[in-house]
Amino acid sequence: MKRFSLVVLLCWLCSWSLMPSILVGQSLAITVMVVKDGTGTGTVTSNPAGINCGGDCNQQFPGGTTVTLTATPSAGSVFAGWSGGGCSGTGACVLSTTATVTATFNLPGSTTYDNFQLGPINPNKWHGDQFGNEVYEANRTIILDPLNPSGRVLRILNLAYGANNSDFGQSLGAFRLAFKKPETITAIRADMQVRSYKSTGCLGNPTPTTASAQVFGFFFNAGTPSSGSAIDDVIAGVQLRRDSDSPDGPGVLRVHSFVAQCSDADCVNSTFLGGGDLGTATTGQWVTVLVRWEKGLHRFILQRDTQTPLIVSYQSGGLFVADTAGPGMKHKSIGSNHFVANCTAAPRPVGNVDALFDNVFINLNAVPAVP
Ligand SMILES: [Ca+2]
Ligand SMILES: [Ca+2]
Repeated sequence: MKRFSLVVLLCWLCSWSLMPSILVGQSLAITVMVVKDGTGTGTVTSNPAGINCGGDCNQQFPGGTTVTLTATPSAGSVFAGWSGGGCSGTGACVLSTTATVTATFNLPGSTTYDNFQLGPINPNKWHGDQFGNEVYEANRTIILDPLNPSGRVLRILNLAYGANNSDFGQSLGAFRLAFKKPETITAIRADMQVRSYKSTGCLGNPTPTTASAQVFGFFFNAGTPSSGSAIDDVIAGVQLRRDSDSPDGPGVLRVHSFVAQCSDADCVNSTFLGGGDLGTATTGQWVTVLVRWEKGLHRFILQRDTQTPLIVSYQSGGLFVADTAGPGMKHKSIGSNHFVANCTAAPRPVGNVDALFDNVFINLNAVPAVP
């Protein structure tokens, strides 16, 4: 009699909607775990709330709950579909039992361009590119990845000086590997790291030195292009950079992104259109960067690792940059790029990085990328 009263009391307190699942023995909680895969990025959320992945990729729900997972790709990525937990396709994933579900986000139509597993540097894919009169100690070669003895990576080392006849402005010293057929490339993704750097300025010159490893390209011309000249070309890129006046501690670099319109034939000077700081990286730290031009949306996607991408729209907010003409400078590359302060005094300012690159992807429709 006492036990009967307790059951009556419990069932009076509990919701009647829970009764069916209790009756068929499904009262155990269910745990949903989300794993993300693929070359792109995105977010998975749940209804009821509890998963926002992002950072929160698992949740326990009361037994009997129907959990609906929704995948949203970041700008510049596409959702390729679900696997696990009985889910597939690209629609919502509906679960009612404990499951681990993988959501795959990819870059749209991307393909490996070079992973440098075979040496030497493939002349059908790349050509060497150097700029500036003060480039020294330049080296460009495929080496064994020190952290992965079976893997090979591209090493680019470049030390550049500023001019010594002025205490004004900077000199560009660049040492790169340029894509053989850059015209149809609209997206470049690559892993890069800086193993060591030097970046020193000039006491008599307020302009600092900027030493960097970068992925970048000339994408279109905002006016009337003339072949071989960068005037009005729009460039975009992401770099691992160290400025000579950086407040950061030793061994710390900035991941810096940019979209700019060139104002001279060599694009030594340019007008900043957008981009900015994507956080820090230390020497020896691999960073994955993406530069993607979405011409139809008049914007660039700039991304570091799986962070939310930075979007630079150049035909909104009072800004209008025409994008119908091809660039005057047919160039897209990976490599080093140093703007070194000019200085009449000794010691001469120097920009230097010893950088590694690997796993270069480009958009799939950049055909023929390789002849
Ligand atoms: Ca959670
Ligand atoms: Ca490799």
